[in-house]
Amino acid sequence: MPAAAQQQRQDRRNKLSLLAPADVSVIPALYTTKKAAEITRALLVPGELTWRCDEISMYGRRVKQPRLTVWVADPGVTYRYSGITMSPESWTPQLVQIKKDVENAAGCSFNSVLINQYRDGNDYVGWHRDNERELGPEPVIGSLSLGATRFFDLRHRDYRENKIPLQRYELNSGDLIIMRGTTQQYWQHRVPKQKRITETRINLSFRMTRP
Ligand SMILES: O=C(O)CCC(=O)C(=O)O
Repeated sequence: MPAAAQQQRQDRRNKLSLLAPADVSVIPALYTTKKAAEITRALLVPGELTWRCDEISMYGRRVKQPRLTVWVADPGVTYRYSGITMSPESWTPQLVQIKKDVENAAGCSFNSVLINQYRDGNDYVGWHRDNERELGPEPVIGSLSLGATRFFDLRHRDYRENKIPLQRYELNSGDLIIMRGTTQQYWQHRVPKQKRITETRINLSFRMTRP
């Protein structure tokens, strides 16, 4: 095959993979509203988890993250992002049970969970991909929502050029969202600010992180 035709074929392949759909499934009500409220309350009992509010670099300045976080993982499994290294907290019996439930729903195992607390609608997480090298090229992320109902948005890395619309999910307490395949290569996600929301939301995003 002539070089030009080969190049054309390769370009088409690249284009197709760039337009890969997000591999996202939502499992509504992994936990009932009542059960999810019980878990939320238990996770927020003072001393149950060691919440941190780290500083990150934003537009060249050090600022406090607009949410609280905890990293719980098997021994030696650290998490590095935005210039932060988080050493693991130990699994509590409650988190072990939630991990089992999420593993059953996702059909795979996890060794770590990043827990985010959005104190109210002013807390958020901006556009990003969970594409740290430790997660591997096609990570499965099992993400459980508890507490306040919030939006969860996805956008393709090249959404402008390809006119790909934003995908918006409204996640209720007890819902599980699972991202797989090449989603973290081509799609960014965020939880935007929703200033009218006064209730707290907790998100547990389970992953398999290579130590
Ligand atoms: O709170 C969420 O639903 C998403 C959290 C998230 O994007 C992350 O931990 O990487």
